[in-house]
Amino acid sequence: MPDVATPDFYNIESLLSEDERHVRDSVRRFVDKHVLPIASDCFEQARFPAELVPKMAELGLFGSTLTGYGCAGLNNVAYGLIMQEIERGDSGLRSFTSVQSGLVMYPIFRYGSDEQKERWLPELAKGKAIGCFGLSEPHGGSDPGAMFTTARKQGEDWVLNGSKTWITNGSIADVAVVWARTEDGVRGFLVEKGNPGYETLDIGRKFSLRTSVTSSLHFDNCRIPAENELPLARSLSAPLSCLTQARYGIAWGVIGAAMACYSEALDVAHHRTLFRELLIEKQAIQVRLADMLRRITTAQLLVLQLGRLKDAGEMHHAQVSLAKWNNVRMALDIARDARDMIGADGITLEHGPIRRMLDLETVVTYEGTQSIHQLIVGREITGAEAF
Ligand code: TGC
Ligand code: FAD
Repeated sequence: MPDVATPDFYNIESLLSEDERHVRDSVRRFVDKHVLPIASDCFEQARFPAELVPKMAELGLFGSTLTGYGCAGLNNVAYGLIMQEIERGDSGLRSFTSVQSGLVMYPIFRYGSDEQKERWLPELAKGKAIGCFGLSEPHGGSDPGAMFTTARKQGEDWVLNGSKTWITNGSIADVAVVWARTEDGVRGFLVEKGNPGYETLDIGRKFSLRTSVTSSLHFDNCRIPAENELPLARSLSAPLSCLTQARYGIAWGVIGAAMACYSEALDVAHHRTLFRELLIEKQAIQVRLADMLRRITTAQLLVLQLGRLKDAGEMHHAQVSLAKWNNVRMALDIARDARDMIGADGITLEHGPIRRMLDLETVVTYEGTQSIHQLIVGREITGAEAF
C-alpha cells in the first residue's frame, strides 16, 4: 500500500543515501509546519511569504549545491529533493528558491569574480540579500538570443538600456543578474537595487504563481561600474547554462505538486459516497488514481537518474529538457484531474489542486515552454534545428 501523502511505489527511498533522506525529511518537516498551513491564504492574498526566507536560509536551502561562502555543498539529488518538498508546499516558494539558487547564486559562483562572490554569495545564502534573473524580454521569451537590451562601454562603465519582463523576485531583489547584448556578444551584469536608471514595476492581476513577486525591469541609461560585469560569461551559453540548473530543479519540484494533488484526490475518494458506494470503490476512479501513481512513479525515477548523471558530470541539457517537459506535463494533468475528482469543492482554495493547477500553468511556460523543450529534444534526435 503506497504512502498516501508522499507516494513511493517503487521504494525509491532505498536508492537514496542517508544524507539525501535526512535533507529531504528536514525540508518535509519545514513544509508541513510552515508552508502548507499558509499557502492557500498567501495565494488568495497574492502575498509572498517573506517571513519564511530566514527559516529557509537556516536550513541551508539557498545555493545548496555550491561549496564555500556559507553554502551547504549538497549533491544534486539532495537539491532535487529540496525542490520536490518545497513545491509540495507551494510552486511560488519553489520558484523563489530556484531563482535565488540556480539563477542568481549559480551564475555569480560560475561566472563571477572573486570580489563578486565574496560580496554576494554569503548574503544570498543567508537570505539577507535577494536576487533576480533578467533574461526574458517583451518581444518573446522563447528566443532570448534575439534580445534588445544593450550594454555599451562608456569610459570604464557600462551603460544599460532596454527592459526585461516577467522577472521573478524583480522588485524585491537587491541584485539583478541581467543579460544584455554588447558589441562582443551577450554578457551578464550585476545591477543593484537603487542604481540610477534602474526601475522595476510589478506585474499584477496574475491568476498563477500569486505567492511569487513578478516584475518588469527597466534600464534607462543605467550606468554600472565595470567590476559589475560577470567576467567569465562570454556568450548566450552562459545564461542558457543557468536555465539548465533551474530546469533541473523544476523537473524535481513539480513532483511535489503532483504528490500533493494525488494525495488529496485519494483522500476525498476515500470519504465521498456516491451511488451508494465510496468513490474509491468505483472502477473509473481507481483507474484515474492508478494513472496518477504511474505518472508520479515514472517522473520520480526519471529525475533520480537525471540527478545521478548530473552528480557524475554526465548530464546533457537536452536530458533536462525532456525531464522538464515530461514532469511538468505530468503534474499539470494530475492537478487538473484531481481538481475534477473533488467536484465543485475542487474549485475552491479549501482544496489544493486548483491552486496547484493555476501555478503549474506558469511552470509549463517559464524556463522554456513545452514546445521549446520538445524542439530541443527534436534537435537532439535529428540534428536539425526547427525553432
Ligand atoms: P543555441 O544555439 O541552442 O545555444 C547557444 C549556445 O548555448 C549552448 N546551450 C546551452 N548550454 C547550457 N545549457 C543549455 N540549456 C543550453 N542550450 C544551449 C549551446 O550549446 C550553444 O553553445 P556554443 O558554445 O555553441 O555557443 O541558441 P539558440 O539561440 O538557438 O536558442 C535555442 C533555445 C530555443 C533552446 C533557447 O533560446 C532556449 O532555451 N529558449 C527558452 C528560453 C527560456 O527558457 N527562458 C527562461 C528564462 S528564465 C525563467 O523563465 C525563470 S522562471 C523562474 C524559475 O525558474 O522558477
Ligand atoms: P513566447 O516566447 O512569446 O511564446 C508564445 C508561444 O509560442 C508559446 O506557446 C511557445 O511555446 C510558442 N513558440 C515559441 N517559439 C516557438 C517555435 N519556435 N515553434 C513553435 N512554437 C513556438 N523570465 C526570466 O528571464 N526570469 C524570470 O525570473 C522569469 N520568471 C517568470 C515568472 C513567471 C510567473 C512567468 C509567467 C514567466 C517568467 N519568465 C521569466 C519568463 C518566461 O521564461 C517566458 O514567459 C517564457 O520563456 C516564454 O516566453 P513568452 O512568455 O514571451 O512566450
